[in-house]
Amino acid sequence: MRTRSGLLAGVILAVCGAGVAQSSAARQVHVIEVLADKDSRYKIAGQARPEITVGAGEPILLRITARKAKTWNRDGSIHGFSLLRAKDRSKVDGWDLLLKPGTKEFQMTAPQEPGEYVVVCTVICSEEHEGMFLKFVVTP
Ligand SMILES: [Cu+2]
Repeated sequence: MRTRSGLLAGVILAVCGAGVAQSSAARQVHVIEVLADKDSRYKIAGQARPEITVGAGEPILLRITARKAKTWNRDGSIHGFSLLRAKDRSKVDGWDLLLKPGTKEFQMTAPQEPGEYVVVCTVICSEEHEGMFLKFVVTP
């Protein structure tokens, strides 16, 4: 009797454990595709005024395609992708990306602090460089 109920408890635990494992595996990473274009603008398909919205602390796969504008860095970087807090323009750790021509994926984690942020280009890519930014919102 004792053995049997112990076995039953074991089976229930195993089933619950499997359920948890399955749901975390099924949880999808937020994929965001951005074009850092040759006219010194960030673009997102389907958005006239591109904006990124993510959940606090959420895992993100950033897939960025960069196209060369007029000028670039000596190291071959043609655009940057740096995340700043909108309130004081301070940099967010780990979000200072430099882009080479072509498409690259970056595994990122959204900031833990909800609020408004801005993505800016850190490479002087043309006379339009100062206009190369993107609104980035972190929701709770
Ligand atoms: Cu740029």
